[in-house]
This record gives sequence, C-alpha cells and structure tokens, in this order.
Amino acid sequence: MTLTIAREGSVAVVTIDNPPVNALSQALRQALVGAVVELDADAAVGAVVLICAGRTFIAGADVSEFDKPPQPPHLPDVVACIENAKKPWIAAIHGSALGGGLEVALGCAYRVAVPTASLGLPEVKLGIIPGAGGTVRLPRLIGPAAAVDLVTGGSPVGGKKAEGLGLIDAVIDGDLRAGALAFAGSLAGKPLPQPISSRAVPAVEPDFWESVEKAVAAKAKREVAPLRALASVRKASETGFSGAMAFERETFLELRSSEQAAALRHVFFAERAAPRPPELAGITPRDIRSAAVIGGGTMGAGIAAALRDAGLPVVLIERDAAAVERGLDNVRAIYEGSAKRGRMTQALADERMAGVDGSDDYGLIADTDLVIEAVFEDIAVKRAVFEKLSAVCRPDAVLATNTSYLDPNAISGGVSHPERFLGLHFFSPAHIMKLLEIVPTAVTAPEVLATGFALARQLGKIPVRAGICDGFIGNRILKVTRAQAERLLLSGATPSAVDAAMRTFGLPMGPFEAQDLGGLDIAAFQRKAARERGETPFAPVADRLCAIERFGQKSGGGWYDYQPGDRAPKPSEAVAAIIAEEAAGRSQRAWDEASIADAIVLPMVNEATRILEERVALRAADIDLVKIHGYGFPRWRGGPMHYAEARGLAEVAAVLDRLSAEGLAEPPCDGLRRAAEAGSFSVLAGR
Ligand code: 3H9
Repeated sequence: MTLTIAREGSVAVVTIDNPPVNALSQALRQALVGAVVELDADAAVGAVVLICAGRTFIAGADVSEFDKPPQPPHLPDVVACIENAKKPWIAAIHGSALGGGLEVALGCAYRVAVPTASLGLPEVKLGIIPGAGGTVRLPRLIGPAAAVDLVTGGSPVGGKKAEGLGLIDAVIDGDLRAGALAFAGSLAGKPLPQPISSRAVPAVEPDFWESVEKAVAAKAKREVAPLRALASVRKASETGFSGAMAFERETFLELRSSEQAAALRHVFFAERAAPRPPELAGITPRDIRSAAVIGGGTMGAGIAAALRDAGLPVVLIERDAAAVERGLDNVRAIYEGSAKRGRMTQALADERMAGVDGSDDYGLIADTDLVIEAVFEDIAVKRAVFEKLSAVCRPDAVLATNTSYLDPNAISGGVSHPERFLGLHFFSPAHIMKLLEIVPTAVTAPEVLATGFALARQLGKIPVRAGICDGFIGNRILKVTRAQAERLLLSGATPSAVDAAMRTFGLPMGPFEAQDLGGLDIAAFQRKAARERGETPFAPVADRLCAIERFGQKSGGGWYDYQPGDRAPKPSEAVAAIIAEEAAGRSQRAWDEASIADAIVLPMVNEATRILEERVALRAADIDLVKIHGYGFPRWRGGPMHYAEARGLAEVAAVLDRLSAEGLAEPPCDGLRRAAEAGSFSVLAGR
C-alpha cells in the first residue's frame, strides 16, 4: 500500500495505491489520517484531490479484516477527520466507490466522478450495514427516499445517475485527474461548504417509513441486513448526527459478527476464487472469438443467447431447415422477452439477434473456435454430432457437450483430437443462470480446461470444475434432495408441508413445487436409464404419478392439482391416496419445519461430502456455489457445506445417525465422520 502526496500549485493530490481494489486496510486508514494532519498544517495547500491508482477508487472496507476485531483508526473517525479538514477535500472517482469507499467520499467536501464510475453502499449484500456514516450522511445529502434505495438494495448507480441524485457535484468527461484539478481550481476564494454531518435531513411523507418497511421486508425475506439498514436510515432521519452514528456503528458491529454475514463473506470470496482455480495457474487458455451451438431447443437457444450476450458471433446448427427456424425462433423469443421486460433496448435485442446465424450445414462452422452441443440426451445422437464435428471443425477448435447426465468420456469416444473436448454444463435458462459446471474428460488438455474457465469469465458465469459421475455435482445432489422429499411423504409429511418447510429454510420453492414447474417427465426418463444400468433410484410416488401422466403444471397436475390458467398449487386428493398406498406399513411420525429441513438438507450434505471425497468437487466452497447459483440454495446460508460447518459437523453427523436409525436417511459417510472429528471439511479437500 502506498499513499503519495503531489503538489499541483496550491492543490495537493493524494493518490492511494492499494491493489487490487484500494480497499481500506488498517494501513491505508492510518495513512489517510496522516495525510489530513500533514495537509492541514501546510499553509501553501488550498484544496486536496483524493484520487486512486489502478482500476478503481476505494472499493470499500477490506472484507478480509472482518473476521478479526476492528483495528484503529476506525473508519468513522477517518471519515470525520477528512470532513473536519481545514482544506476542502475533493474525491475524484473512477471505477467503484463502494461501501467504505463511498463513505470516505461522503466525508469529502466535494465529489466528482467519471461517467463510467459506480457508486453505492453494497454492505447488505455482505450481511452488514454501512459502518462509517453511510446511512447517516446519505439521507442528509440525497434525501431519505433515494438513500433507502441505495442502502437497502445495495445496488450501485452510475456517474450520471449519481449526479442527478446530488450524490456527486460534477461528472468529469475526459481525464479525471485534470478535471478534478480544474474543479479544485474553481473553488479558490469560496468558503468551505457545510459539512454533510451538520445538514438537516429532508422531511418525508407521514406513512413513508411504514410503506418502505413493508417493501423492504417482502424483498429481504429472511435476510436480516436490509431491514437493519432501513432502521439505521430512519434513525438518521429522526435523531441528531452523533446519536445516529452511534446507532449505525452498533448495528454494523453486531451484524459484522453474525452468522449471515459470515455466510455471505464466504460466498463473496468463493465467487472470486472460482474463476481462477490454483491448479490452472499459468496455463494460457485458447482464444474464443466465435462460437456455434448444435441444437436449438430451450437449452441450445439459451446457450446461444449467453454467447451472444458476451459479444460472440454465434451459428446455430439444427438438422433441417424447419428445425433451424424453430431454433432461431427460440432465440428470438429470449430477446423479445428481454426487450419487453426492459432488460435491454429493442435496438440491442435486434443487434444481438442479428449476430445469430442459423443453418443445417455443418460446413459453416469449419473455422469456429468453440462448438457446444446441446442436442437430445441420447448417447447415440450425441456421438453422431461429434463425429460430424470431428470431420468439419479445425483440429484446435474446442468441442463441448452440454450433457447433464451422460458420461462425457463415452460421448467423446469418436472425437478426433479428444484433448480438445470437455463438458460445459449450463443451467436452464442458460442466458440467465450463473452456474457453469466444467467437466473435463480423462484426456482433456489443461489449456482446454482453462478455456472453459476463461469462457465462463467471458459469459459472466460462475465456473465450477466437476468430475464425472451421474449428475456431476449439482444433479447428483438433487437426486438425494428428491429422494429425501419422497421419504418424508412416506413417513407422515405432506407435499405442502415439505414445500413450506423448504421455503422457510430459504429456498425460493419447495422440491415438489419445483418438480411441478419443471416437469416430472425428465427425471422419470433419467430414472428409466438408471434402472437399465442396474441402479435402483428411489421415487415410488413420482413413478406412479408419471405412470398416470401427472407430469406437473404442463399436464394440469403433478404433485398438486392446478385449475386451468392458474399456477397456484392445490393439494391433491389423488396424490394423497397414492402416498397413503405407498406408505402402508411404514411407521408414521409428526414433522415440524425444522426437522423436515434437516431430513432434506443434511442428507444433501452427506452426498456432497462423498462428492468431495471422490474429488468430483475439488473444494467444499465449489459445492456451495453450485447449489446457490444452480438450485436456489439461500446465499445467506452460505451453501450447504458452509451451513453444515457453521451448524457443527458433529451435530450434522448425529442428526444423520438418528434419521438413519429410523430408516429415513443414509448414515454419515466416512468422510463426514472424519470431517466431523476435525470440525471442518478442509481435512477432505486438497488431499
Ligand atoms: C464496507 O465497506 C463496510 C463499511 O461500510 C464499514 C467499514 C467500517 N475487500 O471482484 P474482483 C478483492 S464493506 C477485500 O474479482 P472486479 C477480491 O477478493 C465492503 N478484498 O474484481 C479479488 O481478490 P483476488 C463494501 C476485496 O474488477 C480482487 O479484489 N464493498 C474487496 O470484477 C478483485 O476483485 C464491497 O462490497 C474488498 N472490499 O470487481 C465491494 N473487494 O484477486 C466488493 C474486492 O485475490 N467488491 N476484493 O481474488 C466488488 O464489488 C468488486 O470487487 C469490484 C471489482 C466491483 C470492486
């Protein structure tokens, strides 16, 4: 970390250089206080420009310090020191001014920013609230309503919007340093502005706080931080500055050591580690400048849109002209939907669509860098596609399969130069869902694997390496989730009780509602294939529902009944009768929400531990990312592995032992018992 001071006439330029993101480490906080003292004492200095080297302004407090006790100087004191400086400080912002970074800027007398800058208070996304005056100064500067939006939503605003809100004083087009110096020059002879801390908060409508509280609570569900952030902004509007600062700080410190904050920090760092696995360090990926997708169904169209959204030209290949048209229609529907929902302008949607070519001629992709196959889940069909691709594509083109369940080793059997082949498992809808499972075969070259990770970065996805097994990481765990949900039905729980319990746990939807939405037929098809392989998948009730063509919402009924035109699930007497028949002779018990969640989540953890032991996943945190980004596991719980560790692995093993004694789950696997002894999954990873 360096903080340097340069002179430009009577303006001092304080430059922070603390890579990668100029986070406010203890050393930087100390250096800032030192700079204020030094420049206050220098009679030749009339104004101070605070600017940052590298890609961004201060991106916030140093999150890696949050596991330790706070060290002085504390950030609120640093901000107060800048605000009380004898000379006006001007924050010159590029990149991100987030969290503590924006709070430092709020201590400055003025703020200027380039149009591409982003400014915000994302603390709620880390399970905390701003801790250095963000909730107290912001309503004084931009009014309570705009402050509530920024603080409780956590999303940043761009430079222009910030200017409109009054968050910054000027947008600087062109060179930021020169623009900030000119701004400083224009202040000569003017009195210092009133510090934000001594300004009044504009009044609000009488029912303002009650109505925003309802809206914030509805959105936050069980996340704690947004409502606490709102309470802090409200306090700032209803009490004096110092009382509000004390309230904010107390809340910040309490939440900083909360379980939700620890979980959200875990996910924050896991997401940043995922795109750069240490085992691929130093390996150069192949360049991907063009792409093709084979198969224009829901999955293929979504993948094509994801590739287009990353700026790649895409060719969509189907088997005949009619199928090409259907495929292109599927992609067009995605872009029409995006434009209709305001996610992009019509012009941008048209431009994206214009970059998708459709054809039934494989010859068109002879020079394409990356081809992703997304045809029907049938090994013979897939192998035939790769035979054709082997014949037409450049030998260094990367070839990928989007299979969910088939063995990529078997699919790639006939591929020429098989080292350029890998699995890229997208999740539906592929242009939206962030997860990408990357599945190397036994012979995938390291640089091809690295290309998969580079592609994920290009597409803005979270990549996780998965080994080969039935369902890879995510769907293998999903099978356990579903089997456990059925076990519960056979021992006294109802579909609605199970779904409600899992929603209370934090999932957006329960397992039965989710199956009704997605359709029961796909899993039935997979179970049929598993039985042909000699396996014995457990789905007695689902099998019976499929036998009478209750496939879910699309067939008017599945686990629930549906009225025509209404997606609201209604408990079904027919399903209850089937459950009763299947449950005959089994012991029944009462289930509460917590024990339902345990009977589903802890067996998921057990299976995930096997996955870790078998090195199908390399890190427990990777499994957390898969479940959060592919299956809606609540982020604030940190993923199943973090949840289990936070709860205590010994307790997890004990609950599984109890469930297994009742025949309701498998006993803890050896790995889980070892991890329970050590208190952490780290004994299993990195072996
Ligand atoms: C806060 O400020 C609380 C205060 O109110 C109260 C204090 C009292 N700390 O994301 P990237 C690392 S809470 C430590 O890939 P990008 C990151 O781990 C904070 N490290 O880059 C990664 O390390 P590595 C409020 C951080 O260009 C590297 O920087 N602020 C922090 O895609 C690059 O990160 C936030 O929540 C940090 N705060 O995106 C902002 N931030 O290379 C969080 C990043 O070793 N950060 N790192 O893997 C971001 O949103 C993005 O990092 C940013 C850059 C947009 C800045």
